[in-house]
Amino acid sequence: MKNAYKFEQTMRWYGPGNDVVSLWDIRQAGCTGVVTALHNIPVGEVWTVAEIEKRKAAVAEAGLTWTVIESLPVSEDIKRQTGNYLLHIDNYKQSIRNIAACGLQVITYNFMPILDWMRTDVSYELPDRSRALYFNKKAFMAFDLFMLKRPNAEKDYSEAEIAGAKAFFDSASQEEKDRIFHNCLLGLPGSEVPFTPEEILSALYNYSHIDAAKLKQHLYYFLSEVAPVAEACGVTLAIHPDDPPYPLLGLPRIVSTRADLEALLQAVPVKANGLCFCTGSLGVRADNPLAEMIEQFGDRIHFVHLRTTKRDAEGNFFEADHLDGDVDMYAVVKALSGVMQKRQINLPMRPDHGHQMLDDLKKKTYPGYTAIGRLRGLAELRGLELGILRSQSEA
Ligand code: DNO
Repeated sequence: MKNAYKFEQTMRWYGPGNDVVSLWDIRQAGCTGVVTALHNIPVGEVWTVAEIEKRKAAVAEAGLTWTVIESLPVSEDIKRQTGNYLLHIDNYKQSIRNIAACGLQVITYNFMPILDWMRTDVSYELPDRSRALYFNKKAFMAFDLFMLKRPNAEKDYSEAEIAGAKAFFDSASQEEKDRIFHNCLLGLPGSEVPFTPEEILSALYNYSHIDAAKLKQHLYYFLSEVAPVAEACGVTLAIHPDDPPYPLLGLPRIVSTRADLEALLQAVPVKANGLCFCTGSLGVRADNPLAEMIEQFGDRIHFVHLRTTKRDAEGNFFEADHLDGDVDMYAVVKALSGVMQKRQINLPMRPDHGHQMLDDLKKKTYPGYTAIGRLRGLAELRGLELGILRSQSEA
């Protein structure tokens, strides 16, 4: 027990001036590490040593370590292999080298076209009056079909689904429609500026010739270029799964299932090509056996997001309390703990998202990134981990 390997506890921080949750709040929650990114540097450009060092120093001032970069974003050009993609890949490599030169070791990124995560409600009231992120399928379909009016959207849904979405749309108040519209256009972490419908429609048009097979080729090409550079300088890359883990707005999603993860790890078989194991994203699918996947991919997991959702038969889900959703968190933490003992490392982990609760309700935070809600999640998770380790050492 004394020498057991444990999660390095971290929280995401959006950076100086951007986050009402301070570094000291994060430290008081029990964290030793911080997960942050240079959101000010345009996607595709190089992260310079000077900029990285500046952020590193800001984090160190609160007695914390910048443990994980989330995210070093991948440009749309790289995902589509258009325009400046070769330059952007070169820049990505240079950023990796600069990150390594500053002593950082883990880089998270995703390969979701255009959008990152997607929710229809970022302030969904639960019975205890805390607020959570929510994905309502009918609301999303209503957004797609009747608000955004994506060309050919109806081809992606059954007749019954379209009728359900129409009924939802017709009975929603204008205020509700406006809120759904706004929430669906959010989706970019670190940005307060939602997309405009015109921007989304033209971005979607640019993907009309890219299906899942093609997007996979682009991801594997990108990895074959950047993973060896990371490997050579002692940095690991941790891809974040799709959230939610299925196609949206006709866009392919290729990091959603066990088979997807298997294929991308095999495509470039070096340790640096690894995973950010996000139980909240992967756990939305009932066919992702999380604990088994942790055992299977354990050697290539470099970062962990612990979160859970609760889904219903219609495909809606909300973000539940960390120990009270569809994810078997006991089995997940036990499997991850096994990976850490085997590899003899402390894996960085962050409690992903949290409810807006208590004093959080009076503050404006990034959706999901409250102080007290995440503190609650983290406290429960570290208790769970301690219990698992202790009972194992006593057995
Ligand atoms: C949502 C986050 C994601 C994640 C990116 C990683 O809250 O987990 O936005 O940071 O997908 O690139």
